Amino acid sequence: MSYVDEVYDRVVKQNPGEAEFHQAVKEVLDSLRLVIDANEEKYRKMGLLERVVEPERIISFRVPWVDDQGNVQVNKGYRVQFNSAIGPYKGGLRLHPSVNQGILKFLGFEQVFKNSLTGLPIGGGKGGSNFDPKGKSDREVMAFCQSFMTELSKYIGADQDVPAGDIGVGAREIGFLYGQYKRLTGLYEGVLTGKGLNYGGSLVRTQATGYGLVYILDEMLKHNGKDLKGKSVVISGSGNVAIYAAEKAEQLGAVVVALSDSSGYIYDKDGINLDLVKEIKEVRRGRIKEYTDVVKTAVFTEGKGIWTIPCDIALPCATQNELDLEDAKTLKKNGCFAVAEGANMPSTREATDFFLDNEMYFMPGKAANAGGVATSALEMSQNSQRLSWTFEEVDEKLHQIMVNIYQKAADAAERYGVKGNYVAGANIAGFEKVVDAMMAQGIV
Ligand code: NDP
Ligand code: 2IT
Repeated sequence: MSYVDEVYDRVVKQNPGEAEFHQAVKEVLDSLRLVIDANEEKYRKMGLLERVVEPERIISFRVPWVDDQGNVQVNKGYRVQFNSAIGPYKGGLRLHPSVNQGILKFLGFEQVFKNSLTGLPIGGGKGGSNFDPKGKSDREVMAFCQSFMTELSKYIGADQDVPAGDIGVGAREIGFLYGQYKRLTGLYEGVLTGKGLNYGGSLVRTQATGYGLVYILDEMLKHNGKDLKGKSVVISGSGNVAIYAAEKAEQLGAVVVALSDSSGYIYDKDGINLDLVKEIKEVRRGRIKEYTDVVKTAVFTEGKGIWTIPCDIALPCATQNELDLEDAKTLKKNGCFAVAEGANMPSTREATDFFLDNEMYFMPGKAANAGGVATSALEMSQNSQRLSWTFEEVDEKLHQIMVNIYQKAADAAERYGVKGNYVAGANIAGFEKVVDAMMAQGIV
């Protein structure tokens, strides 16, 4: 049996019930076969793959807090510190009822290679809780965040592990978490990113994942003789990533016609009014359906189905496995020619294979959504320097990082004889740097 298959079998056996983690490991290892086969003896001797798929550490803890009715609630909290070969652990915190250890391991594993691709010195980690912020008062969210940080603070630090936002964690949550960290440790340090601008945050971090997604999409299209002008774009989700992907796509001349949330999707053939979406989502914390209360010509449809809307370009920006083989076929049938993933692993393996087999331009999440964490690393640099860069400076750096990631993925794909396969390219380029560092640092 090949080394890749042996290690994958071992992952399935030793991590029972963690389907998303198995899926992420399989996708990465499959596309690394050529690299691994060429170095099999050396890697086996060093137990390299066995170490790559095993988190350095997982911290799991109880998060008790008191709700507005005076009842005690208890959630599960986690931090997966996956790999620190190239820098301190770095990655977001997710607050969503679906969170469990397997989901955070898949996200932490992906983060290792994504962070490597940015070219910046950051290792990979992820954390979160099955706490559901929906419908909670600000006081309840604060109570949860303070309890969560009381435990997490023992394991993080500006040079050790630097969490940030993800699903359900935005500026409000980062503020509460930061305040509690400072209160517990007495340290005013860059221990979290995504902070508010007046307490150490970076300009562009809010926009970074969405903007970065469209920068790399634009680069991929340019290299293939296409551009965004006049193209119709469907974006799933209506959170942080989706909103700023829509903003940048519009700035570059595309027309965004649909957005969604977990209740359903809106279709506005004239182009989505983003100011209204920001008001509904960022200010009111409302539902996407409310858009149709104002824009009477727009249509809301309950449930899944956003990928049935005809478009040139699809940007899944909600959650994992939200786009399956049937969706991929529907997109293709309706004329979609490019897909870039703002979310982490939004396309199932079958959908990804369909995009590649049908010569659609496909940029996987690891490369496509790396602009968020890259700008987090820029926030860390500014905190270390005790300086703040201008919007233009940060935006220019983000743009260059995305162009570089495109180039790295394209070059690695070409080097291994799979030109245009950015899935393989991104995995290989991300893996090479991490593995070099791991080999240099001995058996740790
Ligand atoms: P937000 O919480 O801001 O928004 C998430 C959006 O996705 C909401 O519209 C939400 O709808 C929808 N959504 C979430 N879970 C589900 C689900 N199970 N089914 C259907 N819809 C769902 O999160 P972000 O925008 O930050 O994150 C979106 C994706 O991007 C995630 O995969 C995240 O890991 C990834 N990502 C985020 C980065 C960042 O910087 N924030 C960086 C890189 C990747 P509803 O409100 O109804 O739940
Ligand atoms: O998935 C991701 O890359 C993020 N949620 C951002 C992580 C970060 O540390 O900015």
